[in-house]
Amino acid sequence: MNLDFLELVVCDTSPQIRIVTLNRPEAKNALNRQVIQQLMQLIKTLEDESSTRVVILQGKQGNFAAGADIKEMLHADLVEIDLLTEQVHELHKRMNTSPIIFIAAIEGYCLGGGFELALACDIRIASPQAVFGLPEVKLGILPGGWGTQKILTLAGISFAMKNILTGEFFDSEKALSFGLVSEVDVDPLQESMQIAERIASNSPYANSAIKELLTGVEYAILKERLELERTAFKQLFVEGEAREGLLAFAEKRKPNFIRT
Ligand code: CO8
Repeated sequence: MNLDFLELVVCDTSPQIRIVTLNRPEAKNALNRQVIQQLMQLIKTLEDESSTRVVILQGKQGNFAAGADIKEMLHADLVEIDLLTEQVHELHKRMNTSPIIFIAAIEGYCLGGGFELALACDIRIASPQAVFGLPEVKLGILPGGWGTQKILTLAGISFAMKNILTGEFFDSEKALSFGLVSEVDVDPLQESMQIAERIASNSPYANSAIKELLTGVEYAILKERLELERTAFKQLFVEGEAREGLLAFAEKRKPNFIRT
Protein backbone atom coordinates (compact mmCIF):
# COMPACT_ATOMS: atom_id res chain seq x y z
CA MET A 1 0.00 0.00 0.00
CA ASN A 2 1.42 3.37 -1.07
CA LEU A 3 0.99 5.88 1.78
CA ASP A 4 3.21 8.81 0.72
CA PHE A 5 0.94 11.37 2.32
CA LEU A 6 -0.08 9.45 5.44
CA GLU A 7 1.75 8.11 8.46
CA LEU A 8 0.34 5.09 10.27
CA VAL A 9 1.35 4.20 13.81
CA VAL A 10 0.00 1.57 16.19
CA CYS A 11 -0.72 3.19 19.55
CA ASP A 12 1.94 1.95 22.01
CA THR A 13 -0.61 1.50 24.80
CA SER A 14 -3.16 -0.45 22.74
CA PRO A 15 -2.79 -2.49 19.53
CA GLN A 16 -6.46 -1.81 18.75
CA ILE A 17 -5.82 1.91 18.29
CA ARG A 18 -4.11 3.37 15.21
CA ILE A 19 -2.88 6.93 14.78
CA VAL A 20 -3.06 8.21 11.21
CA THR A 21 -1.28 11.48 10.40
CA LEU A 22 -1.95 13.59 7.31
CA ASN A 23 1.51 14.35 6.00
CA ARG A 24 1.71 17.34 3.64
CA PRO A 25 2.92 19.99 6.09
CA GLU A 26 4.36 22.19 3.30
CA ALA A 27 0.76 22.72 2.08
CA LYS A 28 -0.77 22.84 5.58
CA ASN A 29 -1.86 19.22 4.95
CA ALA A 30 -4.21 20.27 2.11
CA LEU A 31 -6.12 17.25 0.84
CA ASN A 32 -5.23 16.36 -2.72
CA ARG A 33 -6.74 13.39 -4.55
CA GLN A 34 -3.92 11.10 -3.51
CA VAL A 35 -4.51 11.84 0.18
CA ILE A 36 -8.22 11.06 -0.26
CA GLN A 37 -7.44 7.83 -2.16
CA GLN A 38 -4.82 6.75 0.36
CA LEU A 39 -7.18 7.39 3.29
CA MET A 40 -9.85 5.27 1.61
CA GLN A 41 -7.38 2.48 0.89
CA LEU A 42 -6.06 2.55 4.44
CA ILE A 43 -9.51 2.41 6.01
CA LYS A 44 -10.44 -0.61 3.83
CA THR A 45 -7.22 -2.38 4.87
CA LEU A 46 -7.76 -1.64 8.57
CA GLU A 47 -11.36 -2.87 8.32
CA ASP A 48 -10.20 -6.09 6.63
CA GLU A 49 -7.61 -6.73 9.32
CA SER A 50 -10.43 -6.28 11.88
CA SER A 51 -8.03 -5.72 14.79
CA THR A 52 -8.42 -1.92 14.67
CA ARG A 53 -11.18 -0.54 16.86
CA VAL A 54 -10.34 3.17 16.87
CA VAL A 55 -8.46 5.42 14.44
CA ILE A 56 -7.17 8.79 15.63
CA LEU A 57 -6.71 11.19 12.73
CA GLN A 58 -4.39 14.18 13.06
CA GLY A 59 -2.30 16.49 10.89
CA LYS A 60 1.47 16.85 10.75
CA GLN A 61 3.29 19.84 12.24
CA GLY A 62 0.56 21.58 14.18
CA ASN A 63 -2.22 21.86 11.59
CA PHE A 64 -5.08 19.44 10.94
CA ALA A 65 -5.74 20.39 7.29
CA ALA A 66 -6.32 23.69 5.47
CA GLY A 67 -8.90 22.24 3.08
CA ALA A 68 -8.98 20.52 -0.27
CA ASP A 69 -5.96 21.24 -2.46
CA ILE A 70 -6.92 24.52 -4.14
CA LYS A 71 -4.10 24.39 -6.70
CA GLU A 72 -5.09 20.88 -7.76
CA MET A 73 -8.75 21.93 -8.14
CA LEU A 74 -7.67 24.94 -10.19
CA HIS A 75 -6.07 22.68 -12.81
CA ALA A 76 -8.80 20.02 -12.76
CA ASP A 77 -11.30 19.69 -15.61
CA LEU A 78 -14.97 18.99 -14.93
CA VAL A 79 -14.52 15.22 -15.09
CA GLU A 80 -11.75 15.43 -12.49
CA ILE A 81 -13.84 17.72 -10.26
CA ASP A 82 -16.67 15.19 -10.50
CA LEU A 83 -14.27 12.39 -9.57
CA LEU A 84 -12.93 14.39 -6.62
CA THR A 85 -16.42 15.00 -5.23
CA GLU A 86 -17.29 11.34 -5.74
CA GLN A 87 -14.15 10.21 -3.89
CA VAL A 88 -14.68 12.65 -1.02
CA HIS A 89 -18.33 11.62 -0.64
CA GLU A 90 -17.38 7.91 -0.77
CA LEU A 91 -14.67 8.43 1.85
CA HIS A 92 -17.02 10.23 4.23
CA LYS A 93 -19.71 7.60 3.70
CA ARG A 94 -17.20 4.84 4.43
CA MET A 95 -16.13 6.56 7.65
CA ASN A 96 -19.79 7.07 8.53
CA THR A 97 -20.67 3.40 8.10
CA SER A 98 -17.38 1.81 9.20
CA PRO A 99 -17.26 -0.34 12.36
CA ILE A 100 -14.08 1.61 13.23
CA ILE A 101 -14.58 4.65 15.47
CA PHE A 102 -12.77 7.76 14.15
CA ILE A 103 -11.49 10.51 16.43
CA ALA A 104 -10.09 13.76 14.98
CA ALA A 105 -7.32 15.28 17.14
CA ILE A 106 -7.31 18.87 15.91
CA GLU A 107 -4.55 21.42 16.16
CA GLY A 108 -4.04 24.60 14.11
CA TYR A 109 -5.96 25.13 10.89
CA CYS A 110 -9.01 22.95 10.32
CA LEU A 111 -10.59 24.52 7.24
CA GLY A 112 -12.84 23.70 4.30
CA GLY A 113 -12.41 20.10 3.20
CA GLY A 114 -10.13 19.54 6.20
CA PHE A 115 -12.94 20.58 8.54
CA GLU A 116 -15.31 18.37 6.55
CA LEU A 117 -12.95 15.43 7.07
CA ALA A 118 -12.94 16.16 10.82
CA LEU A 119 -16.74 16.35 10.70
CA ALA A 120 -16.77 12.89 9.07
CA CYS A 121 -15.04 11.57 12.21
CA ASP A 122 -17.23 10.37 15.07
CA ILE A 123 -15.55 12.47 17.78
CA ARG A 124 -13.52 15.71 17.55
CA ILE A 125 -11.05 16.87 20.20
CA ALA A 126 -9.60 20.33 19.53
CA SER A 127 -6.71 22.30 20.93
CA PRO A 128 -7.67 25.73 22.37
CA GLN A 129 -5.59 27.31 19.55
CA ALA A 130 -7.32 25.42 16.70
CA VAL A 131 -8.80 27.60 13.94
CA PHE A 132 -11.98 26.46 12.17
CA GLY A 133 -13.78 27.71 9.10
CA LEU A 134 -15.50 26.96 5.84
CA PRO A 135 -13.85 29.64 3.64
CA GLU A 136 -14.95 28.09 0.33
CA VAL A 137 -17.28 31.01 -0.46
CA LYS A 138 -14.21 33.27 -0.69
CA LEU A 139 -12.99 31.01 -3.50
CA GLY A 140 -16.31 31.13 -5.38
CA ILE A 141 -17.21 27.58 -4.32
CA LEU A 142 -19.06 25.94 -1.42
CA PRO A 143 -18.37 23.24 1.18
CA GLY A 144 -19.03 20.31 -1.13
CA GLY A 145 -17.80 17.45 1.06
CA TRP A 146 -20.85 17.17 3.37
CA GLY A 147 -19.97 20.51 5.04
CA THR A 148 -23.23 22.36 4.40
CA GLN A 149 -25.34 19.52 5.77
CA LYS A 150 -23.13 18.55 8.70
CA ILE A 151 -22.89 22.16 9.92
CA LEU A 152 -26.64 22.60 9.49
CA THR A 153 -27.37 19.41 11.43
CA LEU A 154 -24.86 19.98 14.22
CA ALA A 155 -24.94 23.75 14.72
CA GLY A 156 -28.28 24.87 13.26
CA ILE A 157 -29.31 27.18 10.45
CA SER A 158 -28.35 30.52 12.05
CA PHE A 159 -24.77 29.44 12.60
CA ALA A 160 -24.60 27.66 9.23
CA MET A 161 -25.89 30.66 7.27
CA LYS A 162 -23.59 33.20 8.90
CA ASN A 163 -20.43 31.13 8.87
CA ILE A 164 -20.78 29.49 5.45
CA LEU A 165 -21.87 32.75 3.78
CA THR A 166 -19.04 34.82 5.30
CA GLY A 167 -16.40 32.07 5.29
CA GLU A 168 -14.96 33.60 8.43
CA PHE A 169 -12.73 31.65 10.81
CA PHE A 170 -13.75 30.85 14.39
CA ASP A 171 -12.06 29.39 17.44
CA SER A 172 -12.39 26.18 19.46
CA GLU A 173 -14.54 27.80 22.11
CA LYS A 174 -17.12 28.73 19.50
CA ALA A 175 -16.85 25.30 17.85
CA LEU A 176 -17.50 23.70 21.23
CA SER A 177 -20.44 25.95 22.06
CA PHE A 178 -22.12 25.03 18.75
CA GLY A 179 -21.51 21.28 19.14
CA LEU A 180 -18.97 21.11 16.32
CA VAL A 181 -16.32 19.56 18.56
CA SER A 182 -16.77 17.16 21.45
CA GLU A 183 -14.11 18.65 23.72
CA VAL A 184 -11.34 21.25 23.89
CA ASP A 185 -8.08 20.03 25.43
CA VAL A 186 -4.53 21.40 25.56
CA ASP A 187 -3.23 18.02 24.35
CA PRO A 188 -5.78 16.75 21.81
CA LEU A 189 -3.76 13.67 20.84
CA GLN A 190 -3.28 12.53 24.44
CA GLU A 191 -6.94 13.13 25.24
CA SER A 192 -7.98 11.31 22.04
CA MET A 193 -5.82 8.32 23.05
CA GLN A 194 -7.47 8.17 26.46
CA ILE A 195 -10.94 8.32 24.90
CA ALA A 196 -9.91 5.69 22.34
CA GLU A 197 -8.75 3.36 25.11
CA ARG A 198 -12.05 3.73 26.95
CA ILE A 199 -13.96 2.99 23.73
CA ALA A 200 -11.74 0.00 22.87
CA SER A 201 -12.36 -1.50 26.30
CA ASN A 202 -16.10 -1.67 25.61
CA SER A 203 -17.90 -4.36 23.61
CA PRO A 204 -17.20 -4.03 19.86
CA TYR A 205 -20.76 -5.23 19.15
CA ALA A 206 -22.28 -2.53 21.33
CA ASN A 207 -19.93 0.11 19.88
CA SER A 208 -20.88 -0.83 16.31
CA ALA A 209 -24.60 -0.88 17.08
CA ILE A 210 -24.39 2.55 18.72
CA LYS A 211 -22.40 4.02 15.83
CA GLU A 212 -24.81 2.57 13.28
CA LEU A 213 -27.77 4.06 15.12
CA LEU A 214 -26.17 7.50 15.31
CA THR A 215 -24.26 7.95 12.05
CA GLY A 216 -26.16 5.39 9.94
CA VAL A 217 -29.44 7.10 10.70
CA GLU A 218 -27.83 10.50 10.07
CA TYR A 219 -26.67 9.34 6.62
CA ALA A 220 -30.12 8.00 5.72
CA ILE A 221 -31.62 11.39 6.58
CA LEU A 222 -28.97 13.41 4.75
CA LYS A 223 -28.48 11.19 1.67
CA GLU A 224 -30.60 13.17 -0.81
CA ARG A 225 -29.38 16.55 0.45
CA LEU A 226 -25.76 15.41 0.10
CA GLU A 227 -26.42 14.64 -3.57
CA LEU A 228 -27.86 18.16 -4.00
CA GLU A 229 -24.72 19.59 -2.37
CA ARG A 230 -22.50 17.60 -4.75
CA THR A 231 -24.41 18.86 -7.78
CA ALA A 232 -24.33 22.46 -6.54
CA PHE A 233 -20.55 22.23 -5.97
CA LYS A 234 -19.94 21.03 -9.52
CA GLN A 235 -22.30 23.64 -10.96
CA LEU A 236 -20.07 26.43 -9.60
CA PHE A 237 -17.34 25.14 -11.91
CA VAL A 238 -19.76 25.10 -14.87
CA GLU A 239 -21.39 28.50 -14.64
CA GLY A 240 -20.06 30.08 -11.43
CA GLU A 241 -16.86 31.87 -10.53
CA ALA A 242 -14.90 28.95 -9.09
CA ARG A 243 -12.03 29.33 -11.56
CA GLU A 244 -11.51 33.00 -10.68
CA GLY A 245 -11.66 32.29 -6.92
CA LEU A 246 -9.17 29.41 -7.09
CA LEU A 247 -6.84 31.29 -9.45
CA ALA A 248 -6.85 34.33 -7.14
CA PHE A 249 -5.71 32.13 -4.22
CA ALA A 250 -2.90 30.65 -6.32
CA GLU A 251 -1.87 34.15 -7.43
CA LYS A 252 -2.10 35.47 -3.85
CA ARG A 253 -4.58 38.23 -4.74
CA LYS A 254 -8.20 39.10 -4.07
CA PRO A 255 -10.69 37.51 -6.51
CA ASN A 256 -12.51 39.73 -9.00
CA PHE A 257 -16.04 38.43 -8.51
CA ILE A 258 -18.92 39.99 -10.43
CA ARG A 259 -20.46 42.86 -8.47
CA THR A 260 -24.08 43.64 -9.27
N1 CO8 B 1 -4.62 24.12 -0.98
C1 CO8 B 1 -3.40 24.23 -1.56
N2 CO8 B 1 -2.36 24.83 -0.97
C2 CO8 B 1 -2.56 25.37 0.24
C3 CO8 B 1 -3.79 25.32 0.89
C4 CO8 B 1 -4.87 24.65 0.23
N3 CO8 B 1 -6.07 24.50 0.77
N4 CO8 B 1 -3.70 25.94 2.08
C5 CO8 B 1 -2.43 26.38 2.17
N5 CO8 B 1 -1.74 26.04 1.07
C6 CO8 B 1 -0.34 26.32 0.75
C7 CO8 B 1 -0.15 27.79 0.41
O1 CO8 B 1 -0.50 28.05 -0.94
C8 CO8 B 1 1.32 27.95 0.69
O2 CO8 B 1 2.04 27.44 -0.40
P1 CO8 B 1 3.32 28.26 -1.00
O3 CO8 B 1 4.33 28.16 0.11
O4 CO8 B 1 3.69 27.46 -2.20
O5 CO8 B 1 2.86 29.65 -1.28
C9 CO8 B 1 1.56 27.02 1.88
O6 CO8 B 1 0.45 26.11 1.92
C10 CO8 B 1 1.58 27.75 3.20
O7 CO8 B 1 0.38 28.51 3.29
P2 CO8 B 1 0.36 30.09 3.54
O8 CO8 B 1 1.64 30.71 3.10
O9 CO8 B 1 -0.89 30.64 2.95
O10 CO8 B 1 0.31 30.12 5.14
P3 CO8 B 1 -0.34 31.22 6.09
O11 CO8 B 1 0.06 30.83 7.47
O12 CO8 B 1 -0.05 32.59 5.60
O13 CO8 B 1 -1.94 30.99 5.93
C11 CO8 B 1 -3.96 29.68 5.78
C12 CO8 B 1 -2.52 29.77 6.31
C13 CO8 B 1 -4.84 30.75 6.46
C14 CO8 B 1 -4.45 28.30 6.11
C15 CO8 B 1 -3.96 29.95 4.25
O14 CO8 B 1 -2.99 29.10 3.64
C16 CO8 B 1 -5.27 29.69 3.58
O15 CO8 B 1 -6.17 30.52 3.61
N6 CO8 B 1 -5.41 28.48 2.95
C17 CO8 B 1 -6.60 28.15 2.20
C18 CO8 B 1 -7.76 27.84 3.13
C19 CO8 B 1 -9.00 27.51 2.31
O16 CO8 B 1 -9.53 28.35 1.59
N7 CO8 B 1 -9.48 26.26 2.44
C20 CO8 B 1 -10.61 25.79 1.68
C21 CO8 B 1 -10.12 25.11 0.43
S1 CO8 B 1 -11.41 24.68 -0.67
C22 CO8 B 1 -12.04 23.31 -0.01
O17 CO8 B 1 -11.59 22.78 0.98
C23 CO8 B 1 -13.22 22.76 -0.74
C24 CO8 B 1 -13.63 21.44 -0.15
C25 CO8 B 1 -14.68 20.85 -1.03
C26 CO8 B 1 -14.73 19.35 -0.85
C27 CO8 B 1 -14.14 18.62 -1.97
C28 CO8 B 1 -15.15 18.26 -3.03
C29 CO8 B 1 -16.33 17.51 -2.57
